[in-house]
Amino acid sequence: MAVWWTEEYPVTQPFFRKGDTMKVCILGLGYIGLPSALLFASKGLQVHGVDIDTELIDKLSNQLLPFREPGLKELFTNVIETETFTFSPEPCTADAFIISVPTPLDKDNRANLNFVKTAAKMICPFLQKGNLVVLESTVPPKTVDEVLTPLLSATGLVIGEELFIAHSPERVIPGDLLREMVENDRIIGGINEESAEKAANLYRHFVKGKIHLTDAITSEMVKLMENTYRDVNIALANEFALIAEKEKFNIWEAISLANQHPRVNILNPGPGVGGHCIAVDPWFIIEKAPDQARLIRKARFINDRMPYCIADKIAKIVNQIPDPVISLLGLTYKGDVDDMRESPSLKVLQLLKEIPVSVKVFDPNVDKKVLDEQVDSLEEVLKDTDCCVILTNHTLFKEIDFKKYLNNFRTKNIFDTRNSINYCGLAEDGFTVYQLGLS
Ligand code: SAJ
Repeated sequence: MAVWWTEEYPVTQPFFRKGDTMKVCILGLGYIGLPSALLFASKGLQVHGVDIDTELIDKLSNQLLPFREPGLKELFTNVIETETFTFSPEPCTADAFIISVPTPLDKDNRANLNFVKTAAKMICPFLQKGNLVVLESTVPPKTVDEVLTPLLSATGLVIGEELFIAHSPERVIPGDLLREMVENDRIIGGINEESAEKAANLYRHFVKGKIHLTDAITSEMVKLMENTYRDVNIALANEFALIAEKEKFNIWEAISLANQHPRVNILNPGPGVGGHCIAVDPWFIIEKAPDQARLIRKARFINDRMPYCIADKIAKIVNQIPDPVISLLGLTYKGDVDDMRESPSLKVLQLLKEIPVSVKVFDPNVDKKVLDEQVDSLEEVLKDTDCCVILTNHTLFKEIDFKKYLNNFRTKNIFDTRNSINYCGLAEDGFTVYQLGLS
């Protein structure tokens, strides 16, 4: 039970040693750890980033960032100049430690907490009286109480009196990460009130949104519930789209009209749910409460089926064409990011290869050649195509003037799984346009 819940935590006392520069050690320099480290460092805190990936450390030493995100490069450059950010594979002593490491799914859809455990063991030799440890990773409920706290007890420090522990989930959207990190409300779940307050005072250095204090299990569950809410609602939109295909109405118009209702906000159907969060986090609830989490499990199943529905529809579109060539547009899990983790595009590609048909893929946001089927330009991907499939809603794809590429097409089929392109004039130019959610 959350006993010290406050609407907004008013930060009144300075953090730890007055006058000294506060030191923060952040474990995991990925999508969340690195931007957090840079934000703390930009506020004058002395930050040491730790990552076991030595290639990543080398990259940072050469002033290269491991991923793209608006504003990140500028922030990195500024922080490097101020010399408030160091990084290495080893932790160091600090006032506060933040664990921001991945929590992937195992093969049996259970949370793999090995990175969290390793990080906790790594910091133990450096922990001192008065330190704070915050877990930012998304974890199943009770991870702080049952996994992290017992590991940190090995220090011999009195938990909650000499060593303070909290969970504070990241809740930011890739593509607008830095703004959301600063402006979003922040949830902080402490193992006791003092731990939560200490963590609040730490994050207040850059968080402008409200800071809400609660206990650790509530904080862990809030994060999982948010992403599960989105997964279930995307599943509902996807289910509506499949019903629309069967019953023959336009799902996009129907959603838009339903959303005129003041209390309805149906999300968008699509080729499936990707990314490292929404497709993963609901499983952390299912793992703990398999008998209760029935709707959650069903939603996962519906969303995971979507790439199969898309591949099936593509196969039907090119059914009559000998040796068809399919052009897939978009490899990342959503528009305008460079992240391919759990991307439905990869599943669609794999399924098409099994048919088999000839497939080419283009994504302007993926610099490296990661797949044999990948080509470098729109021109190339559309060459001799029998069906162009829009899988990711990148801005560049929304703006394609297909008229310019008329001669590239062998058969003028376009399949838009995201309702994202400009349909104006396409029929007049001889294109047959298919959409998800339209028969
Ligand atoms: N998607 C749809 N239809 C929609 C919305 C999304 O098919 O209407 C698909 C996207 O194409 C993508 C996937 O869902 O494949 C997830 O995209 P997203 O933009 O919904 O979410 P993420 O994974 O980029 O970020 C989410 C966010 N959570 C919520 O919005 C509740 C973010 O705030 C979290 O911090 C992040 O997960 C995380 O790290 O947990």
